[in-house]
Amino acid sequence: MRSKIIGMILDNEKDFMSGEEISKKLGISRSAVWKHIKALKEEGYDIESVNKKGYRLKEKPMDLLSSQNINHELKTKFIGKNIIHFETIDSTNTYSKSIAMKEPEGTVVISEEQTKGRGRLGRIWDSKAHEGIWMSIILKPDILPYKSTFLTIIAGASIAKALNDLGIKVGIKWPNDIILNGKKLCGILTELSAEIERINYIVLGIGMNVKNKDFPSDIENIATSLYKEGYEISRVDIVRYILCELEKNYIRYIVDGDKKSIIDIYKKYSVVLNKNIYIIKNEEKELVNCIDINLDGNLIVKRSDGSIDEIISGEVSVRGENGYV
Ligand code: BTX
Repeated sequence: MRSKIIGMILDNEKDFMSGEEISKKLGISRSAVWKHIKALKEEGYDIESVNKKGYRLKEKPMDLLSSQNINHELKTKFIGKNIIHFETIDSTNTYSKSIAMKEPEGTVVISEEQTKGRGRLGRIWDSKAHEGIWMSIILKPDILPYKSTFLTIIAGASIAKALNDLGIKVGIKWPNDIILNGKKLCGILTELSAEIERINYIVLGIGMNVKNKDFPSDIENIATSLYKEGYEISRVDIVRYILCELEKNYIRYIVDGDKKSIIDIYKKYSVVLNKNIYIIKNEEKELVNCIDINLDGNLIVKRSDGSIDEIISGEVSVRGENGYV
């Protein structure tokens, strides 16, 4: 109901909408309308109430990642139809895992702040209040568990495509870092719960730095934000674009079994393809040339002795010839 009310006020732009009009359209009492408006104000909507005129938004809704804001004009079929928004939480991935069995596929958990944001392999993900997009998407694909590794590729391709469509020239550092001007803008953490032959759920966690002016000293040389690179784009728009691309590519893979068009997107934005890169395993570092990315998302590299090898993610990490990428 609350999202319908904010939707009506949003559609009405700068004009007032009377309490009576809203109550008639939605079939609820005037006092119920008033209660919803009060709750929306508490959530952060700058709604002006004027006697005998009604309600209107004083400012275009601030960049709050609420369900109402994201859902308004979200053109997906199921991803993001159910959005759970927090002001603060330990980790959206941890929370998603606790509710995944009972919530529908496509549920998005998003928070303004994470107090225990997680990276891969137990690493920490810095997630300050209102500075970024910290969200998790619950998916329940009917595929064999081993095929789920491709979802990280889908996420990387979808995020890169969405941001480039918004005019932000990001690239993908294999397998799953989203890079802007040589630094890490966004990370992806995919977590799986499965039985031998069946997936219970997958939680796809996405962390993107948007408004950060600075970073903790241990990551200031490798991390960046849209703000630091000169972009001012609403977090709500970015989330909508990402969810749309993600759904498109997810359906391509799960329903149509089409990996090729996803890998084509991935290759288009790859920052390692056709480059000399270091592959690093344990303490050993080897300079190779990345000649292709195959349909599984693995790197095909040419060694200095001319031999060709396939590199699987998780086995090694990669670095650019002259730095992080
Ligand atoms: P990762 O293991 O690739 O990256 C973690 C590493 O990146 C850290 O060790 C640190 O060096 C660096 N780092 C930490 N915070 C940031 C940051 N804000 N920006 C750039 N670099 C950073 C990547 O793991 C996966 C991150 C997923 C985060 C999302 S947020 C929503 C969801 N919930 C949750 O707890 N995690 C995911």
